[in-house]
Amino acid sequence: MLAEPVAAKHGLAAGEAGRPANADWTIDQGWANYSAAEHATWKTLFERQTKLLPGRACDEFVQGMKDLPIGADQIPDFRRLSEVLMQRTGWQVVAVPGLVPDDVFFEHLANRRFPAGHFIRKPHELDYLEEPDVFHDVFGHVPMLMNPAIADFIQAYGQGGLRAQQLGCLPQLARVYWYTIEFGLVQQRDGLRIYGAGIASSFTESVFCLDSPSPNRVRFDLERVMRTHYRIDDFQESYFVIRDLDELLDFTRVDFAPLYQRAKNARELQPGDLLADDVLFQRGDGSYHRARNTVTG
Ligand code: HBI
Ligand code: FE
Repeated sequence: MLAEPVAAKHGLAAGEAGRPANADWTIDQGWANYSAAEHATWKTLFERQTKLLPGRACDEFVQGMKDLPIGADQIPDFRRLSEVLMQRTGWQVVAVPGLVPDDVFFEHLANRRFPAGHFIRKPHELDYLEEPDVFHDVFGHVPMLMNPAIADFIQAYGQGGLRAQQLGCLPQLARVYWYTIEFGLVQQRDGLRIYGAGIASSFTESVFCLDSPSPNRVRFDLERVMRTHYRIDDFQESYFVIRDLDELLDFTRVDFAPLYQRAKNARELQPGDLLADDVLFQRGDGSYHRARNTVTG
């Protein structure tokens, strides 16, 4: 077992869990069926992460968490989350067995339904995630869905996903999701903060992404990110920084088709590559990945 990995198999290389229960892969969360041990795993994860996030997670994450029925003692009930979310941004949380096929995922997002894994990781794999579980999906993603800009951006991603599939540009679009919704950083008054769910739900990466001298921290640029491979099995080598969450709204108004074409015609970039015109918050020294010599996703 790897010590630090985060959202392994959570990207395009992902397999898919189980069989569809319904055509849209949704199942009942079965909230009453969680065992005391499963609620205890949630509590362990919740408490250590909640200690870490003040001063690291963006203000909107912290506020979203406060306004939702999410606490340490129990795995949240998706119906109660959906009641609050629906009022705020028109989103719902629906239960799925794990990763679902891309088109099913996009269809849900396009309709403001967030598919969340209903299972929770085992106590011996607290830092290792084969597929998105209820802690990643609910703790990491749902607080951000309380924010109107994130809410619209993820819906647009769902709509754009169906189109990107037809255009043969899904890898380019998936990289945008990865480097924003999963592993994005945002500028705030006092420095960089986390808004990506893959980071916010990871004990080790929420420290690494801000404190380590190793990774690059680069000003976000759509076309640049579309060209950039990512790591699915380890910390990112580069994090991309948006100005504020409303910058994501600008992207919902842009036609991605010409950007896809330019990105595909340009040289593909490895996760740690830097370009002469990158705007850097920090040039990483690469020490972490050099020592580990891990494989590129
Ligand atoms: N399914 N449940 C779930 N969660 C995801 O984040 C997810 C998925 N299926 C496909 C997928 N992500 C990605 O490969 C797409 O965003 C491209
Ligand atoms: Fe995720």
